[in-house]
Amino acid sequence: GNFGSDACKFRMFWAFWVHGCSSVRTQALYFCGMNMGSVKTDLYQGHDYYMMDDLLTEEHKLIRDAARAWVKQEVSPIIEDAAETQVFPKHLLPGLGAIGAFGPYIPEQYGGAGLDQISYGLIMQELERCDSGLRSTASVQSSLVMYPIWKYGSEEQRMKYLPKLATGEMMGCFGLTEPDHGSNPGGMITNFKDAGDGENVILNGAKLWISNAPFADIAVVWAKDETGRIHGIVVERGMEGFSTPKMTGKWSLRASDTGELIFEDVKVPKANILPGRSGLGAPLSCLDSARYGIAWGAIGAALDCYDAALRYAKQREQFGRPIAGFQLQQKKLAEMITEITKAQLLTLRLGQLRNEGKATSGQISMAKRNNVEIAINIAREARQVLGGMGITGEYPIMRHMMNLESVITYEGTHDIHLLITGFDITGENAFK
Ligand code: TGC
Ligand code: FAD
Repeated sequence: GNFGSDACKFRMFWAFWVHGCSSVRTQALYFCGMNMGSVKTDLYQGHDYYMMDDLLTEEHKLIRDAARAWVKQEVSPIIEDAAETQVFPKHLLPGLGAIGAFGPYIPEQYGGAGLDQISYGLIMQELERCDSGLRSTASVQSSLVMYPIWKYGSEEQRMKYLPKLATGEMMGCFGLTEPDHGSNPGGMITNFKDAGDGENVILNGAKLWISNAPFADIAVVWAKDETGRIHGIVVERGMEGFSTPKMTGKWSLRASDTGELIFEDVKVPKANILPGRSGLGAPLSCLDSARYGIAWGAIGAALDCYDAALRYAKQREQFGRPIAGFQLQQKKLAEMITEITKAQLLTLRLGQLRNEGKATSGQISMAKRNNVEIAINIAREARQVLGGMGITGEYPIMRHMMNLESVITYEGTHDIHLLITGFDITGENAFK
């Protein structure tokens, strides 16, 4: 790897003097300088066909390289096992906190990393380069738990939850989807009413398909009040009548824990309701942030599949020569890097727009939809390049392919994102 290289050391030195020793940056220096010699299997080096690195700052590259180094050291050696056994590797949580994956763009005063949107995207790309489930855990914690508490929470709620969420000492989940309301969350039936004691509300209902639910300490739950208006409410593990059964039997996102949230007359303090915004727009704005991270993440999965296919094609010989020399295999590889490059350009521009506060929901939907689709197509093509070896756990491709079936469904399905774009460009709502 290049993690002990002069370029990397220069970046470490530069970042140290320019940015001082704030926690994530200090940790980034540490991870960037890690000795990678012990890891033999994960040979990934990134692919940058259009020299996109020239458009990144030194800090972006430092943060990305630190995330990559940490993933190689801590996650790559165990991820295949975690997926096979369907056990989420919880011991990774403090490390995710240390590389800034929990709340990258949340201000440092609340324990976040205080980074920009492109840094956030680059971290998500490196995590999903390894596994979509790993990125899911970070997406949910950052954009679906920390973001709503930061944006719509009271100062007291921010101080109570955000610093612990940033380190991974406390984990959260996000309950929007219900058994009968997936693409149409506005139809939700989970609701709360006044407990009559002046202090609490009583919450009833159920949420399904909730990432991180089985081990989360808190859940940001979206529920209707007595007038039918949607609010976010923080439900804490241990509250009576609140349970989080694990969902099993998934052939996708197996290294990520998914569960239900069940509320049976749960007494929740009114102080746990997020006061800053109500209505369906509140959870949908969180989805914008998570979908943006997924757009970057999907590029990571695509890059890993392309990387594995390219290496294999150069080494594997049939009919007396490397299969990389056959036109049909070159077509696959050339089309993969073309689509990856187009996605990189689209997404970096989206990151610039988000940094300027100008990105629209429609633009985010377009990137999420496009990037997940190209990633899933690349996974399918890459698997073919590997022939029979492509279906084994010796290579990451089959795992990525199965994971991406979740990614193309959650945070708005492929079709829903098309309809969002359709609505945006025509002004005609085709959902209902
Ligand atoms: P509609 O009437 O269009 O809108 C209701 C209100 O919301 C506003 N709005 C938005 N606000 C902020 N951001 C957005 N992206 C917004 N989109 C709409 C809108 O202006 C309106 O505001 P107001 O003030 O007029 O009330 O809502 P609709 O009921 O017609 O639904 C629209 C639709 C279908 C696009 C939306 O509901 C949708 O996106 N459905 C997909 C559901 C979804 O994505 N669920 C994701 C669940 S979380 C998850 O999957 C996590 S996986 C995480 C992981 O593991 O990585
Ligand atoms: P449905 O809404 O029933 O859709 C079924 C099909 O109908 C889809 O193809 C859809 O595109 C299509 N369809 C629906 N409406 C229309 C329409 N108007 N026009 C045309 N076609 C339409 N949710 C959370 O709240 N929190 C989480 O943490 C979370 N994590 C998840 C993790 C995993 C692994 C998975 C698989 C899902 C997760 N979800 C989570 C739920 C996810 O957001 C939903 O699965 C998704 O929004 C789709 O809802 P659904 O599965 O009910 O499908």
